[in-house]
Amino acid sequence: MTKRLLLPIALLVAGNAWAQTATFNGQTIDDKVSIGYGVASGDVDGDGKPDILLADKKEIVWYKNPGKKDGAWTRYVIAKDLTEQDNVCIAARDIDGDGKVEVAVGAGWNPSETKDLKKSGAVFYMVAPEDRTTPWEAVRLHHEVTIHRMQWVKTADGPFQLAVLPLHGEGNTGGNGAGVKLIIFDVPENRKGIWPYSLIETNMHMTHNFQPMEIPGRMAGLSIAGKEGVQVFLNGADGWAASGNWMVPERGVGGDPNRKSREKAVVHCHHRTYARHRSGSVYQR
Ligand SMILES: [Ca+2]
Ligand SMILES: [Ca+2]
Repeated sequence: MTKRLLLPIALLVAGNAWAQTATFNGQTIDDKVSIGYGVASGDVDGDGKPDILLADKKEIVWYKNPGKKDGAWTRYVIAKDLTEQDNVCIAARDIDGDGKVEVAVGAGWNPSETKDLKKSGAVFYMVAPEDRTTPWEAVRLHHEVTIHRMQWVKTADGPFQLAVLPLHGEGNTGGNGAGVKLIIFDVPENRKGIWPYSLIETNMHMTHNFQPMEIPGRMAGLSIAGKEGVQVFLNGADGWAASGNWMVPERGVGGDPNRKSREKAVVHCHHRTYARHRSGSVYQR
């Protein structure tokens, strides 16, 4: 083997070694979290440093970035006891460019109740007070049953929308029945007023999660993961709709973490079980 060949191989081996070296150090910032269903990050107080926001069981809180190593992350309560049931999700993003995030939350977590809107699901926009370390005002928005995930999405032509995804369609049993309806809210000028919304038929079930896909000036999309796989939804001339383009076809994605082993997330669907290892490999059992 010539020297010319040896050098690239040496670099390749070294590159692999670097790629596997973790560079993060864990730090506990709160050891009294009840459940912590939803977490987000963003600059809450506008000091230029990203903070952490948490939708815990009964409280919505944020932790102020101390800006120095080993400094304490001070915890502030945004809201408590929004609904009888648990909080479940939170979205935080600066949608008006003032350097501070806007916050929406989902509550009323009751996944087994798919019929009664009063007992399942809730969506709130949180109005920030002048001093963001004091409690915020909750504005209740439209909801469907089993509200589960939410994200702020930047549309191709500029304005932000709030996308909210339930886990089940209305009246579903065992992940069967009507498709899950994605809720898309427009942000009104008066955020304490009426939030217009549209319901987008996904024809999907057990929609465990979704992720915005944005190309500024070109496209706003979402990938939605559920029992049927992962499908791309696009915001076209007629609004949001399923694209029919599946990133993962015919294979359930999402599901409950395997609590005995955090190496794996396991989903049960179509009478088969899949396990996803951290390496990204998918195994069928
Ligand atoms: Ca901050
Ligand atoms: Ca803002």
